[in-house]
Amino acid sequence: MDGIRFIHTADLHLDSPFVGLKQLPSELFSIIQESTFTAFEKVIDAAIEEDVDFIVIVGDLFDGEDRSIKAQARLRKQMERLRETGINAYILHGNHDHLQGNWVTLDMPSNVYVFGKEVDVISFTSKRGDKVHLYGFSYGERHIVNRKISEYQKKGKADFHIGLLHGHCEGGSSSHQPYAPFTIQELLQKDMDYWALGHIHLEQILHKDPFIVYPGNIQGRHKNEQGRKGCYHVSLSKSGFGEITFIETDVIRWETINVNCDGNISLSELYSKCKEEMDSIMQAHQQSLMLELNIHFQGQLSNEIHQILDNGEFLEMLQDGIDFHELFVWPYTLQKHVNGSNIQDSFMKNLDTTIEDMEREDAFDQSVSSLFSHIYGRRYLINFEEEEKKQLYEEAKELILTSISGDEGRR
Ligand SMILES: [Mn+2]
Repeated sequence: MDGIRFIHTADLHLDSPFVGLKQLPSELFSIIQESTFTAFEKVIDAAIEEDVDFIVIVGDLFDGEDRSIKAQARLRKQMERLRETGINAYILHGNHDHLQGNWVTLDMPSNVYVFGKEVDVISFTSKRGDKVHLYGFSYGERHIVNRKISEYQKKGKADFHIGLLHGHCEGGSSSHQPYAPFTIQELLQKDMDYWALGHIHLEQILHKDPFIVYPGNIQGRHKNEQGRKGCYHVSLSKSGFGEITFIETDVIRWETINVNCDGNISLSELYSKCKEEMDSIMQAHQQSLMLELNIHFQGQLSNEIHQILDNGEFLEMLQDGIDFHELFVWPYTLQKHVNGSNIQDSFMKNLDTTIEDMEREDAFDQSVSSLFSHIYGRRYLINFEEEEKKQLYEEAKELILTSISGDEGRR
């Protein structure tokens, strides 16, 4: 076909530290630690296999503003692979890898073009002679909250005009920071042939004809980044026809399943049932998985099963003997739901007894004692009234409850 083909990717978050997962078996942890790099390699594999004209990487290449040398070296290696096959890369940096961070710069090969902090246009001519104008900017600092979209302007004559923007689409439901905000209407007014977005980690096609696309990140990094992850292969023809195809690149996928059981199930039946469900979701995805299991029991559950679920033994049984050399499913957590109640109830009970114990043993005075003996503090502090103590316990409880529910995690 006539026209151009390219890969649209964003939010690589290379060298994400995965600090919260350190307690995993070391073999699994190293697969996860490598996962952002492995996923990126797959993006480049796809670019080479599909013999695209170029690739665009729309921000957050690196997870940390102080881009590690390791991450830069791994990026450069992939850029070299592209250079050898004559593919250019057009890159901009986002809020995570903004230009103000401190890092030792590793030079990139000559096929790599990086946008500066002002909106600019870079032109490219494909092997078939199609002229492309690419528009974009890199984050000069972490917090870009103004409407950078107003600075985008189509310039000159080209066969294709492509906007690259790392930012937040207003009106969508997202917990991402509202950086460089814009509306779909604003993008459409710019009359581009394609909008390559970045920042939101969930893949989304916001508009067709012209396409406005968030490809999402290339590898899920925690339980709030569930589902397939990858990049888009984009074809645009001069007649205005556009086509995009999702390419999966993730190494491990985060998923949740529900397992429904009768309350009087035996332990070995429960074990086989869970194993079967784990296997069937793996077959369905053809992908290694980090899995959250929600087990729902209908009717009264035996004490034995209650116990083995509560003390973590059952989860360990499911984790036992998993071979990380082939496709695998790692159940990282398990929730028990009995007749509508769940594990949270037993946690709440625990929390209440802990507070009661503390009140009885006067643990309050002990825990604030260092404050009262502090050289400056003691001058200003007066002893807490019983009422105030009660209130502080309540506030502590609130704090615990909000931090165990709904935390969206790092983005
Ligand atoms: Mn990001």
